[in-house]
Amino acid sequence: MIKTEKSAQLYAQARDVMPGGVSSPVRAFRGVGGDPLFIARGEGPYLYDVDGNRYVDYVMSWGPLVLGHAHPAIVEATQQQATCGTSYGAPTELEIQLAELVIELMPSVEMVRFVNSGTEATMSALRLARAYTQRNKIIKFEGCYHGHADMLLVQAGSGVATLGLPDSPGVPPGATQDTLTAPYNDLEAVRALFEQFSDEIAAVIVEPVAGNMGVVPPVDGFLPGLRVLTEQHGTVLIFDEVMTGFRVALGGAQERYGVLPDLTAFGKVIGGGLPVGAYGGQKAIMEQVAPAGSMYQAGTLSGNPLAMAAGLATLRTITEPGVFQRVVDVATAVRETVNAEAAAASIPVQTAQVGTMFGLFFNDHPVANYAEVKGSDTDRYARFFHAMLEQGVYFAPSAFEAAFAALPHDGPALDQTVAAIKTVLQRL
Ligand code: KE4
Repeated sequence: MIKTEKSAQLYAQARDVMPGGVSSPVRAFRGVGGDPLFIARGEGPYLYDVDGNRYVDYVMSWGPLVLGHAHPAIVEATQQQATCGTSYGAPTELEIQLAELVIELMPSVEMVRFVNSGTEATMSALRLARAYTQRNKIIKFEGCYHGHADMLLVQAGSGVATLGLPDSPGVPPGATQDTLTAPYNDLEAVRALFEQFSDEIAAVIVEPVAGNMGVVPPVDGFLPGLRVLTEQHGTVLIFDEVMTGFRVALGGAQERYGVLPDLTAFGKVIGGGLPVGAYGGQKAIMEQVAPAGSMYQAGTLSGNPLAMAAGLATLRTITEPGVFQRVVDVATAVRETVNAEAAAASIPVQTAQVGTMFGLFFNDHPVANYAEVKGSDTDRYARFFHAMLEQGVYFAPSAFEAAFAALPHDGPALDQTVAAIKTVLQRL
């Protein structure tokens, strides 16, 4: 058993002063049972908790840390910038440099606006799509998560043409009445929505590789089909690449699958662990954003120099020759070990990997949408999670999240991971 006295003491204190004792719900371990571990520091592939336990970390702050914890390039860049101040509320060259790098890497992006989170990025991109098309309805997919803006917190559609019903207290019906949902990977359902609401649909927003129901890749034809349908109807196609950006390929899913959206939302990796989000796309659309245009969106700390410095250091390092492939190779090694050891133990498992992100379901059927994902054995995942923790390996404390490889995993940390998977799956 892992020593967790200090974590337990901090958790009790935290619950007194923060809802659930955490700053974001998934961190509370509700999905796997048990109590969250309080972290003292991160270093390379490792997290160290306040009781001194060390874990190989595959959460990596839910995706941002493609270079692992405290990478020297990021530490140096942020320390250097901090000596020049942390925020000016005025334009800087750093924003231009990061915007130019994102534009260089992302095939569809001609102009960028920085914000402070993925939620802000998707919320703003949707407002922009509504402003640009002068339409109200949006389509999202069941099992996809785009942050917590009211219009996106809708119940999974019961039937194709259901207008959105709020999925959280506090979200008024008016906020979701224009949000339509369809099953992920179901082009026919989207086609039916266009037939019913064609010239009312401002945007289709999609995770081009779903990573918030576990990892569910797009089936062949799904993304190109969305591109054709949205073009036919004058609808803005938004790729939510908050998770997939710079992770499924250096140029995101839009490079990997060769489908160019009209707008893209970014987060996570783009800030290297500091709070950065962004949305970008065609100039003709982006120039509707204030003050160039009239669609309003603003932010005190948007383009913050400290965060820009961390993002620049991250993208400049991950784009050095051979670096990205090394991270992909880690994800491949872990996925292949899970497949081999699950087969040896006759445990039904489905794994998915796209670039440096990967996932696993304890399920004897392939999964292509949220309904199928929900048939997975979440109790077995919870046992897997805790057994791996005992082996010093930290996966997501939820069956419906992704795992993230990082540059410093390759080496002893990967060896420890492989050994842990062999041990755990033999007796799960
Ligand atoms: P943030 O507002 O959390 O920065 O980004 C929201 C968001 C938008 N789009 C996608 C595809 C995302 O994955 C996210 C956030 N992802 C979750 C992990 N599943 C963040 C972890 C959390 O909520 O604590």
